[in-house]
Formats: sequence, C-alpha cells, structure tokens
Amino acid sequence: GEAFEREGVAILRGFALADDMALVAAIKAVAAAAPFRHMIVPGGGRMSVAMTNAGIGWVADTKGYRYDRLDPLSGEPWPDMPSVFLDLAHRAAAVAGFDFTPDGCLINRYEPGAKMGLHQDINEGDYSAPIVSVSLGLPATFQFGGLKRSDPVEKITLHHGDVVVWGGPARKAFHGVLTLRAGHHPIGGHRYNLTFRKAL
Ligand code: MD3
Ligand code: FE
Repeated sequence: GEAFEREGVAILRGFALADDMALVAAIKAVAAAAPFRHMIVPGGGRMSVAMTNAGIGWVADTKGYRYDRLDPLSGEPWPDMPSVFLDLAHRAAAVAGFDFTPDGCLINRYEPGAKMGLHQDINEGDYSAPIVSVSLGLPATFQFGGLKRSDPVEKITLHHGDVVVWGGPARKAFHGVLTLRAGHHPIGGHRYNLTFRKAL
C-alpha cells in the first residue's frame, strides 16, 4: 500500500470488507428513519456532503456546530447505533490499542462532486478517545495535515472497506476529502464514510 506513517494513525486496509453488505444495509435502515440531508453551516453555505447520524448526532446550522441526541428534522432521537456499527468500531479500535465505545456515528454520503474542506474535529468532549472511520464505495483522496491549518498535507487514498483509527497526536490534526470523482462500485456510484466518535 501507500507509505503513510503518522503517530496515532492506524490504517486497517480492508478491515470492514467482511461486513460491507451488513454495514450498507444498516446505513439504509438509519437513513429510512433519519434521511440524508445537506446541512447548512454558519455563514450560510450548504455542505456538498449529505449526512445523517446514529446515536448522538453531529448537527450544523446557521448558529454553529454541536452534538445533539435529537434529529432537528424530526425532533425525535437519532436512530440507535446498529450493532454491526458498534462491533466493528470496537474491534478496529482494539487493534490500535484502544478500548473504545463510541456514543455516536456521523454517516457521510459523497456523490460525485462532493468534498469536505480541511477542518479539525474539535466539538467532542473527550480527546483521549480516538475517532474510527470506515470507508465504503467509491475511493476518495483524503488529506491529512498537522495541528495548524497551514501545515503541509499528505494525500492518501481510502478504498472500500478501509478502516482508520485516529488517536493520540493525530486526533486534532487538520484533515479533509478532495472532490469525489464519478465511478462505478457494486454498492452504488457514491462513497459512504462512517466516523465513530465519543461525542459527549
Ligand atoms: C482525523 N470525514 O466526518 S474520515 C468528518 O471521509 C470527516 O468523510 C471524512 O472528516 C470523510 O469529520 C474523513 C477520516 C477522519 C475522520 C475524522 C478525523 C480523520 C480524522 C478526526 C480527527 C483526525
Ligand atoms: Fe473530520
């Protein structure tokens, strides 16, 4: 694979392949109750990535970013975290040396043309917990930088089934995703990314 070595980052290539169809079915079940939507961010922009959540949800609106137990579209709690999600996140984190029980999962859906600008994940309560990410569907070019926005970034391709555990000094690093290119994949012409968090 690619030469990408950073303290705090464990790349588990293909770790989710054995569960891919169960994960996609669980994503669709979550989305049936809490549909994917393009959130509006402070400043008024509409995210090109469509999102939903299981467990504690990440929410953006014109007032800011926060974690919330409730889906603002329905006023109801976000769907429970599917057991196939929890089990995979726990097993992946264990490989990297963490005893990790996430309380939330942000589900991102990238259609061709969607991207996510360079940002830090700093709305969570506990930075000693890692973030576990799972990529499904079309490949994406992920950018990983340092603790300052101006630090140089490394590019790394994340493929269907790849799982990454981001802990320690990597936890607060800037990161983003380049514009998704159109393509074909058995699960559909898009990319899903699950990010498991200890939000509260
Ligand atoms: C490194 N998602 O949802 S996953 C996000 O592919 C997010 O959808 C991207 O960044 C995606 O916030 C990237 C890899 C990832 C996720 C969270 C991180 C890397 C991270 C948090 C801290 C450090
Ligand atoms: Fe992020």
